Amino acid sequence: MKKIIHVDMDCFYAAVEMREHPEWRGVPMAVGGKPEHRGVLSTCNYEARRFGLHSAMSSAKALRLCPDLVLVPGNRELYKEESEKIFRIFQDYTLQIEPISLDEAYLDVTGVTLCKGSATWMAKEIRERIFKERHLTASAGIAENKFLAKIASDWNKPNGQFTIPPERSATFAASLDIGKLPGVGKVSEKKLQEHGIFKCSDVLRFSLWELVKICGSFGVQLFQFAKGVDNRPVVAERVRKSFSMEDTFDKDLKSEEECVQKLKEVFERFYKSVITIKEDISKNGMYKSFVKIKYSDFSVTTIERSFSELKFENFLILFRERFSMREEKVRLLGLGIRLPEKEENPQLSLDFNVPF
Ligand code: TTP
Ligand code: MG
Repeated sequence: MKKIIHVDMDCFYAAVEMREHPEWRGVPMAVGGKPEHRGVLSTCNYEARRFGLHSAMSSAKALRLCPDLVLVPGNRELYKEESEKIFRIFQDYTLQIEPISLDEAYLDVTGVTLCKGSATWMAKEIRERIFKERHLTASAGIAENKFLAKIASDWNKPNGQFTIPPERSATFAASLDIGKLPGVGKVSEKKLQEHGIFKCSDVLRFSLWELVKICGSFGVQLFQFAKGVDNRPVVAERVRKSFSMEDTFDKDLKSEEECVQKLKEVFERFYKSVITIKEDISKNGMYKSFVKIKYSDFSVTTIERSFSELKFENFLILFRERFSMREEKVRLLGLGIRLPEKEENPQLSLDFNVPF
């Protein structure tokens, strides 16, 4: 049984702009191209949505529907940076993160012991942290698979979350309109409706064979979704070769003790989140541990070595070796592991029971 969280930021680009320009809060505003250049809206805030505005609507039409609309050009670089900071919060919970867009991701938190192992509480904490640290709101859906988690994140949007406990997956799915299913666009929706299929519960009156006849190979997927089943895994960034975590400090660190303390904190977060990939790691055997140090002059150094155990002491050895070589304040500390190419020492495996 998996535990999946789908996080989706609320009116993301617009929310970032409103944070930067508080005068745009509470009034209809949108991010988009100019009407005279045949621009379209990237997104708009919820005040603008009350006028019927939405993503991909032409800016000209948006201004016709809502003449007082504040239309701003947007800054993708800023949204990208913001996205990275939000994803860094996700990484405190799991490294099994499948990014869908700048503002949306699936998190597989199966086996994560934070928040007493409750995905619902993790989602709540993640949303609270996004609000506290980034001054933005997010919505989340929690379920046993991606399909249900995604639908759930829309349920209490904006700034809300919804959990579908596994025992309710099937009944929840059965009540859904067919158009809500991933892969069912306007055309397939119409085709299914012609066969009397409006809700997922209607799908279940058909045999798999009949569904395949109606909509080809997608029929198999449709049959699964209608039952609330979705076996698609959360695919973390394409075949990752390394996993790491780092922290930039508000104030540069001076002493070795301060650094060791911070490095330990980073390790503790890393260790907790890496639990979701421990099988991948132990299958790979030998791997490299590395420590990264960024100094106050922004120069960066990393040091790495192969170890067969994931424990703090190894990172400490690396850190001390490198730290002793310079007298410069430390701005950032990071640590992580690099997985080897397949052939390398496959006989060694990780001991995950070593406490730090
Ligand atoms: P979405 O998550 O689809 O929309 P949203 O975050 O603006 O609003 P919601 O509260 O409904 O989630 O998309 C995320 C961002 O991607 C959005 O802020 C702007 C950008 N985007 C486009 O540039 N063009 C588009 O057509 C869509 C749908 C989104
Ligand atoms: Mg969004």
